[in-house]
Amino acid sequence: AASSPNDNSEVSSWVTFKGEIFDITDFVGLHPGGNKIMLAAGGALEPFWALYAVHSQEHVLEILSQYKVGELSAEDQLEKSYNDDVSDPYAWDPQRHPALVVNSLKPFNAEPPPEILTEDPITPNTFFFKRNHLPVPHVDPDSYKLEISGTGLPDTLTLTLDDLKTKFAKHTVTATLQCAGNRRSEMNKVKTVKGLEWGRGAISTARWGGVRLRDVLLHAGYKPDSCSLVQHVQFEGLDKDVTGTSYGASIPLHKALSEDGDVLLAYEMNGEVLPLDHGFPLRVVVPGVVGARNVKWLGKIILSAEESQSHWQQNDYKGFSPSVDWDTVDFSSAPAIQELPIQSAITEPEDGAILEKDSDMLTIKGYAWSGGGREVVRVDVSLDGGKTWCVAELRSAEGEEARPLGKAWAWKLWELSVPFPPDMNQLDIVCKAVDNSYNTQPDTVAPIWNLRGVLCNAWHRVRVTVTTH
Ligand code: HEM
Ligand SMILES: Nc1nc2c(c(=O)[nH]1)N[C@H]1C(S)=C(S)[C@@H](COP(=O)(O)O)O[C@H]1N2
Ligand SMILES: [Mo]
Repeated sequence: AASSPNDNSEVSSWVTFKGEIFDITDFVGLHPGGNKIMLAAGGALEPFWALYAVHSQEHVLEILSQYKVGELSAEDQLEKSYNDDVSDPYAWDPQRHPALVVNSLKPFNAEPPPEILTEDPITPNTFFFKRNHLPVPHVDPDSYKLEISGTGLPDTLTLTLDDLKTKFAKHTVTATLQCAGNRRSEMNKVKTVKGLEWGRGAISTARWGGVRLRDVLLHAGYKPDSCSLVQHVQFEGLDKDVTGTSYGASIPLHKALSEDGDVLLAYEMNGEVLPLDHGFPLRVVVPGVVGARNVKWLGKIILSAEESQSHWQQNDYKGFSPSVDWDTVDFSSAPAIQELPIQSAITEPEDGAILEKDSDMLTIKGYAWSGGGREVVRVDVSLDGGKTWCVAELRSAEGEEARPLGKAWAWKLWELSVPFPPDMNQLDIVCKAVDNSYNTQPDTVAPIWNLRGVLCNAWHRVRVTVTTH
């Protein structure tokens, strides 16, 4: 409908806040925070104001109230507003904020706006990257059942959402998820790859709340070390393709059972009910492991001697030599990606930016993360393409500063403030991170190019121009 708050088909300068609509056209030029205000255009203010606490003051609300033009209908305020077209398999997809950078609408794939990506070590749910292979399934939480079965279990166990919440201890884990295709667009520039054109935003961090997979498997009757046949824990989603095949993936049993593995069945994300796009009502969170194994809309858990037979475990999410092409690729020859390699990227300034040297200091920001719980111990930044380097300052989410060895599941944000180098009007800014195994990133993309465009973790580069006036 033309009045839908999530219809961003035309440029709009209205926003919503607590069920009310405001036309801020006349305020945009007066905003003390500058043009950033336009990020909220056509959508909700709340997730932005949660990040920019400067707005939680009475006089800000007074300004906003002057621009009120209407109220949202009750339906528009739901996460899901109804799409009556029953022939549309995507009818159950939720509303999304127009500030997201969309890669594909059906299925929905989007990354946070770059201005928001590293504003805070915890990504607000609204902006957390969304990677769906299939339509969002409709799941009724009251009749929802999780099925746990397979080798080494006496019986099939079914658990309701209520069982999960009441029969098991609740745990919270702060973990970064990264899609294997993060930064694929850079690989695509070297030579065409097959896949969505992700920028550097197919990565986000949340505090996940739920129960330990380990606890559920033990409750289901699995006796560790009793049955060496079981090697993998398979997950099946409730989302289905046109042939009725579900999304699926698996992880090694060792990771699932380890007390230090921290694998969760999560029903909460950043203290909120798990959102529809992120797997409502239940998803797997496998800290330190590629996004693809973090199965959303979890329907079944199966213990097995084998990995998941799903397309995404067998014929996708694997790495290959740059020499392998679509005529020669043999997917069975490579292992499924699990733990991801060390990664870092620059989020500020933007590539191609023209920076005015109106202050003496240049600030560069970004993120760094490594898979397998390996902690980022250093980020090096160069302004001259890698000839000379400075060490950036690292910042963790609150409470995540001192992690036990091998359990650093969350990214670190980094920042470097340095004087503008004199006599340089072109900066070739580069970053690279080092983890506590002293793994570091390769300097260029070409030698790690692969046909599917996964695992792109070369030094990240942005080129900017500096002007003086
Ligand atoms: C449309 C509604 C908005 C209104 C009425 C509004 C109003 C204001 C006001 C009055 C201030 C100054 C507060 C003070 O210092 O006392 C401010 C600052 C700021 N706003 Fe907004 N704002 C809006 C939306 C946004 C959005 C969507 C963003 C970010 C995406 C944003 C980012 C900022 C920032 C970063 C500052 C701090 C500027 C500085 O002190 O350097 N604002 N805003
Ligand atoms: N059921 C199901 N689970 C899924 C997917 C999916 O399409 N269906 N996508 C996977 C991929 S490839 C990634 S990167 C992560 C993304 O999680 P997010 O959308 O919460 O960021 O979910 C994984 N789990
Ligand atoms: Mo992914």
